[in-house]
Amino acid sequence: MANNPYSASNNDGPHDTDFKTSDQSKNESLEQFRNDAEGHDLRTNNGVRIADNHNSLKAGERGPTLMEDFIFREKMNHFDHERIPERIVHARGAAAHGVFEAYPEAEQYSKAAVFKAGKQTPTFVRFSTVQGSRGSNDTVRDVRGFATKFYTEEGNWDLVGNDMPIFFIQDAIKFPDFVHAVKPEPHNEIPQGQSAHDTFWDFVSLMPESAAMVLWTMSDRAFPRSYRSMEGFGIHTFRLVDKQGKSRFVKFHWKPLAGTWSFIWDEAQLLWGRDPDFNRREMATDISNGDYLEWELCAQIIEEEDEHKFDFDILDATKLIPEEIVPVTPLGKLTLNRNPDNYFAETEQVAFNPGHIVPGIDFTNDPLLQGRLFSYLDTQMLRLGGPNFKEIPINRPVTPVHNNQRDSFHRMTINKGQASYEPNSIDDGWPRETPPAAENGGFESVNERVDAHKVRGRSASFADHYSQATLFWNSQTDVEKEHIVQAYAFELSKVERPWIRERVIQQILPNIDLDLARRVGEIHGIEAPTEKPASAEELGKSTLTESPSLSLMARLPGNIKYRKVAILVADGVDLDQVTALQSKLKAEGAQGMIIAPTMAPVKASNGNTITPDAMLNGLPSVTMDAVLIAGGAQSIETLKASGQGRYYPQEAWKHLKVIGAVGEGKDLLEAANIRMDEGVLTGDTVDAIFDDFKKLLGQHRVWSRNPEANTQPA
Ligand code: HDE
Repeated sequence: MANNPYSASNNDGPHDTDFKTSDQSKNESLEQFRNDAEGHDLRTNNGVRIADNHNSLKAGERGPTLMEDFIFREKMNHFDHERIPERIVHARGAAAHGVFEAYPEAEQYSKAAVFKAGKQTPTFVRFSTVQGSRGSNDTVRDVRGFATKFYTEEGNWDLVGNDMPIFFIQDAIKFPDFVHAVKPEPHNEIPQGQSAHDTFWDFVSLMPESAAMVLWTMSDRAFPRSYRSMEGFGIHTFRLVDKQGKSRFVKFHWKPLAGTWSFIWDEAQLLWGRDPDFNRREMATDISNGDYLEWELCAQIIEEEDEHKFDFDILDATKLIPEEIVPVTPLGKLTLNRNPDNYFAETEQVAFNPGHIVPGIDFTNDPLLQGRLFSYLDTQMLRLGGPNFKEIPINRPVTPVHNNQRDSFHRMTINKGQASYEPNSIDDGWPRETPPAAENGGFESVNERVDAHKVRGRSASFADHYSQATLFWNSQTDVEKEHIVQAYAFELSKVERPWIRERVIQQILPNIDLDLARRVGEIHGIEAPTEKPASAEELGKSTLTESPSLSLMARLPGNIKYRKVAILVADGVDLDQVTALQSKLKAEGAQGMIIAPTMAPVKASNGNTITPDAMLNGLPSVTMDAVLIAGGAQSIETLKASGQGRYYPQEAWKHLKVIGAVGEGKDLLEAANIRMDEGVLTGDTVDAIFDDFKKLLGQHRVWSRNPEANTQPA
């Protein structure tokens, strides 16, 4: 073959070197597929103009519809086929376009074009919940998917991560079992968007390796307040390969520039009814207002020679590497700045696959990752109807694509030439291979030596199932611990079979922490053991006793940027106060929303009018981060007389929110029986309360109120 001048091995390096991308490359490549109906005639799919889109063709006005009505048949036939299977997991999602810009530090670790200093790469990011169906709620207790497609100059790289750094299982072969257990139960399809049911707790209580991840999902991490305020993780250990061919291990992290903030459970549940689309609506609105979402992509870099220096195996996806042990290095910044034009075409049809990597990035032998490399490609075949899903506009790379793959359903490409094989002499040997290179080369796998017996089993280094669950528990603040206890208690209260509840409280929780088991046990009337029942191997060991970076509260930004604040008003409100509150919030990057009893323009005390953003029940307190009440005697009288007006601050108080009342505003607090504490601020002027308000909101909630709030109905 070597003597054949057309042999694939007879190549001379890259052939598409003049090919360059910009942050707009994907946007531009989508343009040819966009369809804007404005100014155009209504036509059939065959291009025939339609004269009447209201009446089918009948034999007489009251007669049967005629078979020959091709206009009716085409329309109905297309409609009947509109649905495709939803994703088996992560069915509910929302997405946005953006750009990733690499920092200069990134280039030293990876030769990938996406990490060239200053390089801007278009991206598409889909956030999702895992358990619920496409029509379920946004704010459920669940893991969130954080899947990013980088349309790089060297092909698509998909970083298909979650908002928690570990996973429930160690080996991909358990994934179908896990998903069957967590999904709505097979006999009645209950419950939707929740893990609070028998099959989930049955499975996880029999699978100690899931203990740490279940603990994460019982924490407030499980309902992020916003997509912009959640972290993301690649979970598995991957590899980065530099220009010299040196490979290092890497854990990817997305760090939100807005910091991390979450709902609390009662609030998240109420939102299911008040606004089931809360997270996706906010992201879309923020982007269209120019309030873009931002993260830093960070890496924990581990030299190959350090692979075995940890308390755990870095190939075990139920373990994280504490940031106190390996700090995170920022590699670049992601900005989500453009909403999709069409949900189905982009968000639904996007096909992620952790197997989509580019030169400079590689896999490891993590058995969970290895299994994913099969599953994602396989699932797209069913969901998107065959191997040509890569030609769907949102999935196309921005690079040219030439190969000898041909045909199948929905083929779009019109391949020219006679040769669809290689080597060939008929088409002069094209398309040809590119040898690996420091830059712009063909993909080459890391030359790892694998020399072993075939074995169906697990490494002894995967035996530790509890040390990191204990580490996570020890790293939480008292309020976070209390929320975790309440979460276990709530979930187990929905489990019908007593032996499953007992197994969790007596055989799983004590291995994490005896106090955790005792507290959940007390709520269930089940006695928890006083000794940890698991073996020393299962309990494992952790060099750290605490990892402060695991507490959500440690990651608060301290500012109030992007917070949504209700300003309660009614006729007779003091307009100067409203204007001052709004402009002070705006100066801090927060948003003041005018909320009134009705949508009618509000007549201020000085005779001017204000247009409300919403009614009291249109944007209830659960959709807001804090509440401000502007003064004005008549306005406060109206709010006092309204059940919703009094309920607004009550509910906000119950959810540990900061409340500020200016002037007569304090009378509404009194009428609503609001207990005064450090998070309830009153003053005669806006200036008198605003600085404290800002400081407290920077902590996201009034955490010190938690014990008192638990004693109050609302
Ligand atoms: Fe997934 N996962 N997964 N997963 N996953 C899917 O692929 C699978 C896992 C994640 O917005 C499916 O296209 C297996 C870990 C996200 O479109 C499917 C295993 C992590 C998304 C699949 C895992 C994820 C998916 C369903 C264990 C975090 C949504 C539809 C070996 C690192 C992507 C689809 C989107 C989706 C399989 C475990 C993240 C069936 C077999 C660990 C964010 O292929």
